[in-house]
Amino acid sequence: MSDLYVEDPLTFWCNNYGLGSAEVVFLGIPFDGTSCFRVGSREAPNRIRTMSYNLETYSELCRKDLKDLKMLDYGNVIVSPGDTGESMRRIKETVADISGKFPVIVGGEHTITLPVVQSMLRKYPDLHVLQFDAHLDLKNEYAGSKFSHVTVMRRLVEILGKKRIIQVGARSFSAEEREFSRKNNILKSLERLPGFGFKGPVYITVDMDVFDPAFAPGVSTPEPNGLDPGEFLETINSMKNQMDVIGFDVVETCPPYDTSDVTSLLSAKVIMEMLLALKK
Ligand SMILES: [Mn+2]
Repeated sequence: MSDLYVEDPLTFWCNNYGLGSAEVVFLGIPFDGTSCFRVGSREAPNRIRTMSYNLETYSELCRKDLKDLKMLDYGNVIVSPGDTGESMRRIKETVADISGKFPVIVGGEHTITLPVVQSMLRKYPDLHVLQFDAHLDLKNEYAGSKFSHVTVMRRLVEILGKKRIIQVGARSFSAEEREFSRKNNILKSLERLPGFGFKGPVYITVDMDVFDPAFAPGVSTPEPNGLDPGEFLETINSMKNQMDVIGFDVVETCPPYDTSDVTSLLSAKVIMEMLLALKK
C-alpha cells in the first residue's frame, strides 16, 4: 500500500521513524489522578497532537526544521485510573523502554515528572532538573499524600539533592515552600538563567502554568502574572549551547478548560521550538 497521500493525525506532527532508528521519542502520559483544582489534563496528549498539525515544521527562531529530526510518537502510557503508585510504576517502565532516545514527555499532570526522572537517573546518575512552573510544588504532603503534583519537586529534591534542581517562574506558594526554596537556593528568575552553569545532563520540565493565563488559560491551576511565551522561547534558544539537555516534559495543559485550543496549540509550539533548540 502506498502511504504517499496519507498521514496519521493521532500522532505528533513529523512522526516518521520506528523505535530502532528514532532519536526523539514523543510519549503521552494521560494521568491526572492527583489534580487538586481543575481536572482534565489527561486529555492533553491527544489534543496537543491534533494541534501540532497546524504548525509549520520550520522554526525561524532556530533556523531548523522538525522534518530533519528522526522522531517517533510512541503513543500513550496506559495509566491505572485512581492508582497513583501503579501508574508511576508503569511510567517508569515505559520510559526505561525508550532509554537512549531523547524523550519528549507530554502530560498529564506534574506528578509524572517524578517517575520519568527516576527512570532517567539509571542512564544519567548525575541528572539535573530545570523546572519552569508558576508553583514550587515543594509541599511535603498534600491531602494526606506524599505523591501529587503539589509535592513532586519536594520528592525530586530528596532524590537529587538541592544542587541539582533549579526553579524558574514561581509566583504561587506557601510560606513554608518559600522558606524551603530559599534555604536550598533553588529559585531563580528567568533573567538570571542564561549564564547559569549546569555541570551535567539537564532534564527540563515545563508546567504550562508558568505562562500568563492570557497566553495559557487552559491549565489545571492558572496563576496570573506569568511569563510571556516569546521571552521563554528566546531564553531557551539563547541557552542551547550552555546546557546538555537530554529530554524534557510539558505538563498540566487542561483541554476541558482551554479556550479555542490556545493552550494546546502553545504546548505544541513549545514542544517543537524546544526540540529544535535543544536536541543535539
Ligand atoms: Mn507544577
